[in-house]
Amino acid sequence: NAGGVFAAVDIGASSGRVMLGRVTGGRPASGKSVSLETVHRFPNGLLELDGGLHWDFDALFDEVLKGLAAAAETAAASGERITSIGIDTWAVDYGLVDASGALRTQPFSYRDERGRTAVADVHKALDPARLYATSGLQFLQFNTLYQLATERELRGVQALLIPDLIAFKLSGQRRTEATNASTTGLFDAVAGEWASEFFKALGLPKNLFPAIIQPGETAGTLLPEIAARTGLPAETAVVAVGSHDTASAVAAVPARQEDFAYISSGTWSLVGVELDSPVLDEASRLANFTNERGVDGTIRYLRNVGGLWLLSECQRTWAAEGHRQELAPLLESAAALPAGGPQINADDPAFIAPDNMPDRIRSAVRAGGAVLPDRPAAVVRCILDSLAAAYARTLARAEELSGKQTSVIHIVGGGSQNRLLCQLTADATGKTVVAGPVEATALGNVLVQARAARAVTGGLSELRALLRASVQLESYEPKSLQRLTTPVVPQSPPLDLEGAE
Ligand code: ADP
Ligand code: LRH
Repeated sequence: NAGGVFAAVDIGASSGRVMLGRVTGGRPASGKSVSLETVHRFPNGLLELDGGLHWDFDALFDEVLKGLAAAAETAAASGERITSIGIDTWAVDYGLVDASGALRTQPFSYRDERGRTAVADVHKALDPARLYATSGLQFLQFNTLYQLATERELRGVQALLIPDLIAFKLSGQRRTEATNASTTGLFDAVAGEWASEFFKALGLPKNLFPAIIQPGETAGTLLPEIAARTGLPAETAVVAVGSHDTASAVAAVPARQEDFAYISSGTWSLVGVELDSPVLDEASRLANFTNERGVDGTIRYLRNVGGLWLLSECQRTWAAEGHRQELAPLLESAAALPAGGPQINADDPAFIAPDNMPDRIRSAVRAGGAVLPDRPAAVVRCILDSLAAAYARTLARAEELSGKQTSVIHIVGGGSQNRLLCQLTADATGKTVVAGPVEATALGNVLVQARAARAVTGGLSELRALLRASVQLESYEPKSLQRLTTPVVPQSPPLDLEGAE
């Protein structure tokens, strides 16, 4: 049982991919390696429907099927057999399916405003302190429970989180994967089960979500029509992985020692540490840190920081205005600007919604009493300086609140390719930054499948050792001179807790 081939479906807010993950090598985990081959890539983005922001799930599912067909073809061409499929996507959002399995509407996006409108009502029924003491979830206006509170009718339907919805359409089996369940606000962080008292208090049907499944457990096998459409054998398993993309990404942080911090850098930056047990005290709640569930029952103690959404939204605006907006020249001109320019609070919920991002950034700078030159390079530099500053204060706070000291920061995900941001992060934190892998999420997805198939063994530290043997990483050391000349960033307030009190 030396290795295996696995298909990873990994969909982020900006793009999706289907990858073949191969585990090869000798018996001891240390002698093995893992590699990825992209067989299909597709864009993802918001869909405006009747004035609401949605995801085009039908289109995404079509892309998943295309990707699985490409995976089947690629594997067959080299005489390989795909053991299983694992699925991960962004968290929080869900589709409502009826008894026949039909979707009621295309799923809403967390960037829609509807969640925010329900916060006050939810908090009337469940005090934020009580919510936090059980769920350990940071307050975000789009957490699943606020979105659910806006639904007009929940009888006769089940809520399936996006990766679970894909697994259901592939296998016909309904489950809720545990790491993603922990982002709903309806999950008990200590018990690792649904918080049934919350369903009661909010008047939600108690079986609204299917039963919990753990990463590594098998949900089912392919439906005959899916097998026929993709060319995969019907016995191909659909295996639960860390279906919350951030859970898979953190599982694949190639850390050597325990004392690491991570930044999962994509549309969002998820900034924090890995713990054995949740921190549920009042200080942690007020600092708005989350205790999301990781692979193997670990806790992802982190905060959402604005992320590269700020940058990609600016690029979208500039493209619509006919300006040059490719990433490489933008980053190059931003790197040429001096340190110490204006900053914004990258955590501000005012940046969650789409459109007019450069203008919103400029007015935030103005509100802080500074002026941002009307040039894309200056806007890009402002975003990256602000993100680095947010990372530094978030990590300092994570260490303080959890008691876990860290000596190195691992940046994984698409943003790990942003050399300027990696260097600015090293400078702002005074810590070594290790960047990569870019596809950590897909790697975490594959390794959990590989372990379920017994192609690899061990806990997260063994999986991480295998990763280190397989991927190229890049290190950034803090430039102390730059650090000394960078102005002290004012401590920004925690993520807007408006309505949370
Ligand atoms: P998500 O999973 O949220 O869709 P990704 O992990 O795919 O996000 O990261 C996407 C981000 O990575 C982009 O918004 C972009 O800023 C950054 N990125 C992608 N490619 C590069 C690159 N070659 N250089 C620098 N940054 C990059
Ligand atoms: C990142 C992510 C993040 C969630 C957000 C909704 O893709 O899953 O962890 O908070 O999307």
